[in-house]
Amino acid sequence: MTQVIARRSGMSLYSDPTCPYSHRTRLVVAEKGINVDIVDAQPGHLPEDLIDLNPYNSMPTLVDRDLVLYDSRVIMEYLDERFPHPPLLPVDPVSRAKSRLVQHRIEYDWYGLITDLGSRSEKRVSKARKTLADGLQASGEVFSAMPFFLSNELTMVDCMLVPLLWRLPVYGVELPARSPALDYMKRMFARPAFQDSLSEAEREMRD
Ligand SMILES: N[C@@H](CCC(=O)N[C@@H](CS)C(=O)NCC(=O)O)C(=O)O
Repeated sequence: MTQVIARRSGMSLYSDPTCPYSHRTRLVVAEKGINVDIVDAQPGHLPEDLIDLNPYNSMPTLVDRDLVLYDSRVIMEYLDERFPHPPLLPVDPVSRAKSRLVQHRIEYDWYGLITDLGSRSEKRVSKARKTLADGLQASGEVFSAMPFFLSNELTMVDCMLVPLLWRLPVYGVELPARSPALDYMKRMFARPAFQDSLSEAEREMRD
């Protein structure tokens, strides 16, 4: 099993083509121009040799020679440290901590709604839709104050946020026509790296 992995020359990212967690790792890959073999896979169907190495059998999973990483945020941080340019975290400790706190809030407050957005209970779905729409509206000023989310440069926060925003039509979340989040989305979706990060299935989400 280990032998199969050791033979791999470059990095492989096992990615679910519709999953926002996979998408955010693909976005980091694209923004940094990293040469990674993106392997489309379905959760629960990791290659045999990886199953023991990722006990959750989840996507995304990154293989870099004998290193196997899972959990998208662990993968994103590893890629940022291994390929430092352009950096996706600020330099000073206070700003880094603040950026991580924003990431935590996005994960907890917004990614945390994904299960309910796909629920069979209409009540749960509509509550989650409203929570997400209201949250994005309430962050209006933050979306318009700076070119990126709370930053003059692209950061990890944008890489987390944009895959979720790309899926708003899939989640049935509509924002008011003048929402500042819409301008932010337009800017981010137009980035060549973002376009490169999209799988076929993701491209179709907004056709
Ligand atoms: N916390 C994980 C969540 C990833 C996740 O939920 N992936 C889904 C696909 S969207 C998956 O692989 N689910 C199957 C499983 O966890 O067994 C991460 O950030 O990587």
